[in-house]
Amino acid sequence: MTNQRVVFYLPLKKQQPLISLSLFLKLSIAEDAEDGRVIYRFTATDRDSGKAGNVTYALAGDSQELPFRVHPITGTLVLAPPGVDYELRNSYFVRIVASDDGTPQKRTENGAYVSVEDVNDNRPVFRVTAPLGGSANSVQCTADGANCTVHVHESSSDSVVHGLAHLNATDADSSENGGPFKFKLLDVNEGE
Ligand SMILES: [Ca+2]
Ligand SMILES: [Ca+2]
Ligand SMILES: [Ca+2]
Repeated sequence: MTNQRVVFYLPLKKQQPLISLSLFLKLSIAEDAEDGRVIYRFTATDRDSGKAGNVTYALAGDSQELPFRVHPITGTLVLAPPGVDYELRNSYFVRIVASDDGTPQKRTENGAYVSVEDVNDNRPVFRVTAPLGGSANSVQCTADGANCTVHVHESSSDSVVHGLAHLNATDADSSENGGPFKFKLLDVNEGE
């Protein structure tokens, strides 16, 4: 009787695409960037051949609702309408899926943080304040808070001691593009 050797051939396990990025990849985009601005290009590798190694890219799940798009072939992440606004939201977490075209399909998901960079796109606005020195004086500001006019009655002698009005301002931008503020008189009109 001869010895017999039985060899089992296991099917080769299909590989899934691998996205080459770190877990905490940090990207940025200025809030005034135009639609289509390239933010990053993701690349994935797949060791299989043919369709099983043909990789396409997409945004995963809730990331599809974000103002970003990824090109299915190139993996390029771009800004999409309605764009970003630092004052509304200053960071996002984007999840990317790389899928092959094999059967069954293999996929890998990874993500990146996108921070929004502030741009000086807001001007200071006055905060409406009460006049000082008695009810004879008044402060009128435009609806957008951009300009204020102080009306002073000649009889308001207390104004000499207390001042005419207390003016303050705010700016919706970050501190670098906001205060501290400088105030100056644009015009002084003498009344009747
Ligand atoms: Ca803005
Ligand atoms: Ca500003
Ligand atoms: Ca801004």
